[in-house]
Amino acid sequence: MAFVLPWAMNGRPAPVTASGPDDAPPAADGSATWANTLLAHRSSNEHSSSGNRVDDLWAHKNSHLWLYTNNLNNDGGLAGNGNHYFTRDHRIAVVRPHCTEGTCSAYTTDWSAVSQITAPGDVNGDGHPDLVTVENDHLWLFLGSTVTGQLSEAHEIGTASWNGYTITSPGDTNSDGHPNLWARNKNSGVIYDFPFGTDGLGIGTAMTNSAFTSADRPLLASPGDADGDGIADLYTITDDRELWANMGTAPDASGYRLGVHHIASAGVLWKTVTNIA
Ligand SMILES: [Ca+2]
Ligand SMILES: [Ca+2]
Ligand SMILES: [Ca+2]
Repeated sequence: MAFVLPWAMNGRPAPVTASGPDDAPPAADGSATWANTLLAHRSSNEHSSSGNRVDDLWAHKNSHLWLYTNNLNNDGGLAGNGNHYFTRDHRIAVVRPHCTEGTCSAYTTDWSAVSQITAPGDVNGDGHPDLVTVENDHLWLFLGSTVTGQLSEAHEIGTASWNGYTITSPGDTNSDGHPNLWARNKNSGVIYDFPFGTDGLGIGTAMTNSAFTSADRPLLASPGDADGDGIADLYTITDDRELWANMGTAPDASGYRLGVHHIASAGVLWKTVTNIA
């Protein structure tokens, strides 16, 4: 199952089923399950990839990338689609675009090298939401397009050591009109806030202490601003399989900061979750 978590104002989610296993991207043996699928979702300030006002879902599995358009905007709506947000009738196989910037000689022609995906929003300011991947230790930016689920070109934006980080998309944390990227150093446990320019990353600033190692917080994602105070927040799943929240606090002179954690949920659901986005 895949779940969608409507964030309450107290930062505590109430999961509802977003998609059943039959709708998941197929694995190599043809079976379908959302387990161990890479997920990402974030619209631009104007629209989603399909041109609507709610997020679509990018899903990567078995060397394929899919875009599931949100059934809130598809024929029949939620009720006509089994009350699920994302169904296989409304998914599109995303064609790998051409590389136009960076080390294109190392660019694979398919999606097989992807180890992480995140949807930052609209990096280059054309109104179309974009996608970022980690591939072979490098970071790639894929620009969105006018065609639902299709990406126009690929730019290499980071050339080393990205396998050591977990990336997630908080939105525009420094209010410069471009989204930011949060990157967690898996070993040191420090999270960095990177500003995007129109095409590429600026210098990252450490925004936490060392509490966020991949051993202690195996899964990590920002939903953007969950509690409506205008400041992006972070959710993690701990090694004890609880969902913890660190709400963003007003940036100080050194940059962005997260508050102390609280336990958002210690329910049994989190013991079986393989990814959050
Ligand atoms: Ca864009
Ligand atoms: Ca920004
Ligand atoms: Ca917040």
